[in-house]
Amino acid sequence: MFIDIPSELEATLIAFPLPTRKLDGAFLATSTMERYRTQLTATPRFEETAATLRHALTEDGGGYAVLRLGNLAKVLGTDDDRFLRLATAFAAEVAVPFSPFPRWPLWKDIGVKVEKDPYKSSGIGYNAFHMDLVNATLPPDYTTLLCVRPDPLGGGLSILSDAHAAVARLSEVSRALLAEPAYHYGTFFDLFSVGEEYKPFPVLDGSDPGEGFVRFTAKMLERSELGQAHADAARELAEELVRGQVSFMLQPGDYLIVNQRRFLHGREALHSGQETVPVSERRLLLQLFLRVKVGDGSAA
Ligand SMILES: O=C(O)CCC(=O)C(=O)O
Ligand SMILES: [Fe+2]
Repeated sequence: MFIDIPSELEATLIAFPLPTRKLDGAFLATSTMERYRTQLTATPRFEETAATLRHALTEDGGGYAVLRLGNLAKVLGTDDDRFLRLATAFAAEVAVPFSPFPRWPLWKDIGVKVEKDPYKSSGIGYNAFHMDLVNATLPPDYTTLLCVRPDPLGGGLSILSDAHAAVARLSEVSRALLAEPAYHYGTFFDLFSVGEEYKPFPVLDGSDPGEGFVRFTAKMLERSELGQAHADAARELAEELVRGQVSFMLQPGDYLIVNQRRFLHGREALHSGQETVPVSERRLLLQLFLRVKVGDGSAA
């Protein structure tokens, strides 16, 4: 689901910069959210664009969207804070922006590190289907990725898959195995506002189909010690996710927003030869997480 910004909205957004943002602990301050809202609701065609975005993320069968901020990025420059304020304001129309990493600002860089474990965030290899913060009891409701620069060598397609649709294609036996707390992945320390470490966790939490998280990362197939039967069920799910996947190349200024209760995400490998690309020209995304306000049903 790709959403363009109407040109009269773009023109107004460029002409009237938003004020700088304040944080309240790990969260974007309510005062900033309110100021952005007040300014933006007065902007032509903003409300309908925000409504289209929310609908794409929560409607039946929906769960991700790409907001095309490329023209704004071109005019303002992606390293200008005015551009980041706009992306933050669109995010705030979906849920509350926050940073689970106390040492990071709201937006976290995901660059390219050739020396890093290739399957990891900012590694160069295939980043298999996963949800972010999978081993937290309260993962972020949304994960978002703002593209500053795609891979200049042409790799790194984004991949998305409907997690509940993939689960529905599995056998009853596999679903029963995935509902057992037999899975674990990664480390957990120094995180804000994502609950406790969840270890071991069940992939399926017994919520009605289409509700709740499909708490899954295909990375655990390689990186975690799992029992044979549970690993087989997880492998089946990983295969179904690939069968149902969509893929596309994020362009400069594209803002991918993923509802983690519905879709899992990942990324194809970057093109070979990254070591020949200067660091300042390599692929760069900025990541931001969102938390649905208590009592706001729009996470589902
Ligand atoms: O590089 C990408 O496109 C995705 C990165 C990602 O999913 C992550 O860092 O969690
Ligand atoms: Fe991720």
